[in-house]
Amino acid sequence: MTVRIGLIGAGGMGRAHLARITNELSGGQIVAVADINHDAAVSAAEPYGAKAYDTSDELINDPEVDAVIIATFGKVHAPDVIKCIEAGKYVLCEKPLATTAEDCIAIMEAEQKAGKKLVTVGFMRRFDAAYNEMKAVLEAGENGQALLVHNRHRNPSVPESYTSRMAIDDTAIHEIDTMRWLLGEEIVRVRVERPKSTTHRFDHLIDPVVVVMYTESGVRIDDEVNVNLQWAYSIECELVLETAAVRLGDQEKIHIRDSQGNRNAMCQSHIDRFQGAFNREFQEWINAVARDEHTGSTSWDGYAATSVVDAAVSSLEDETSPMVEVTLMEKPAFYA
Ligand code: INS
Repeated sequence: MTVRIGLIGAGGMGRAHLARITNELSGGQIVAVADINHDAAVSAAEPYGAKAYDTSDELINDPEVDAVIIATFGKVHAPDVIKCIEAGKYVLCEKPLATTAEDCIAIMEAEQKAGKKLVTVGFMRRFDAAYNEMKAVLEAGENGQALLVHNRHRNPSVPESYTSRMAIDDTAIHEIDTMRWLLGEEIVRVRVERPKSTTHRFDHLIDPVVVVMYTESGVRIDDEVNVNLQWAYSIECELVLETAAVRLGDQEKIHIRDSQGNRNAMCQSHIDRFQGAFNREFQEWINAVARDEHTGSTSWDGYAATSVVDAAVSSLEDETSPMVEVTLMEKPAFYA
């Protein structure tokens, strides 16, 4: 079966997904694109012979659309995700699932009413080969328990529209989800520290920040979010076990040896750095939809991540960087 896919949000990320589904993956076909910017919808749809819509409603209700990808801004995700659920269609929604815990709860309620898991949140690092190897080492148990995790989430630059809140809900949210998945437990406390600022930031931005989190069993996680590096897109992670330290490998690129030294090329964006993870995530989603099954992270994962974000943002907004407890509702049996 070919899964007929509609995309809502024709920006850079959405277009990268259209290209990968058409050129690199199998089993999916792009049949419609919706964007409030009419020209953007038309130009994104045209190369694939897909329909262009000005509203997400038209796309979700199109009987020729089997499943939906949402790649709009986080703030507008919730109503579209709920409409997809009500239409009985699988939806892969880019992170964050929604920007408030209330909206995530409304999504979980709609899904439970539908009686079927239809929502996948686009936390693509769960599909990254290196993170999966790291998780396998932890789960093999030969090096004891996890004690600490050190993360570095570095971007070359961010646009002026990027706010301090986005350091948490757009950037650190990747580590928030990946750490929950890697360690298999919830994050219960979080504090955001503000070190000395880089001169390469826009004045309104707090950059870098360090997010410190503790899990239920007491694992301490730190995450340097540093988004005006100038020189690369660089993701690092070191998991400290009792008798081993496991690090992600460096970027999967060539090495150059010359008078400057022996070095490897650096990625410049997440689309490049996580190309393999995105491809695996989307291929697994297409295959699962074709079998009428759910795959990847659930609405509960989206809700849990947003709840950690809320606690982190309240710590960030207080210059004394208090440690803030994460408030989580009881997990519905539906997501067990
Ligand atoms: C992007 C994307 C990237 C992250 C950026 C964020 O939306 O999620 O993976 O590194 O900080 O702005």
